[in-house]
Amino acid sequence: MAKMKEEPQADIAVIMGSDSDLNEMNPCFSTLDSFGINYTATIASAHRTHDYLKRTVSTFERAGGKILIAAAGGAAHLPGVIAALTPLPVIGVPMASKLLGVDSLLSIVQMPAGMPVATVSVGGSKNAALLAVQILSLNDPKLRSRYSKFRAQQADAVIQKSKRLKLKGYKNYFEKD
Ligand code: RP5
Repeated sequence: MAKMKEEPQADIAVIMGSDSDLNEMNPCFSTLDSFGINYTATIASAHRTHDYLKRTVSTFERAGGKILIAAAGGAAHLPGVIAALTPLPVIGVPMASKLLGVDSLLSIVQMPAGMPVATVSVGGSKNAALLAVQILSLNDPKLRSRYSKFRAQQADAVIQKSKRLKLKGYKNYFEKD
């Protein structure tokens, strides 16, 4: 089972700008847990705690960390600032925030050329975790096979739904069996 390690030996750092981001980030944590990934979890704001953020990123990088997932809402500068602090890949997760997350999305996705942040959808923290798993699996055959299994299970779940629709029809699809 994965552990929320405080510092070293984590492959992934999950950093969020505020504890108000935590609920939206739960799918990220549970997905990383389900793949047995070691990660750190930190609340660090690009604006309110820039020194702490800098220390967090450099500690993670020095300890051999590989990928950072950064969640932020509103002005949402956190993922871009992290990208400026490290050559490691950064995945940005726009939080729903006050303007339905359009503000966060545009802020995170509009990075200048030369400073990429891989941006997922608003609240897309599960996909951020899965993208990180995919990157890690490039050098980890066991993880790649776990990821392939996940994809097969996901496909099977959709096919089961399709079978149910054909069997029950649209009027009774959501009825309990
Ligand atoms: C961002 O501002 C955070 O990522 C959060 O989404 C948003 C609001 O933060 P709080 O005012 O709730 O701390 O920095």
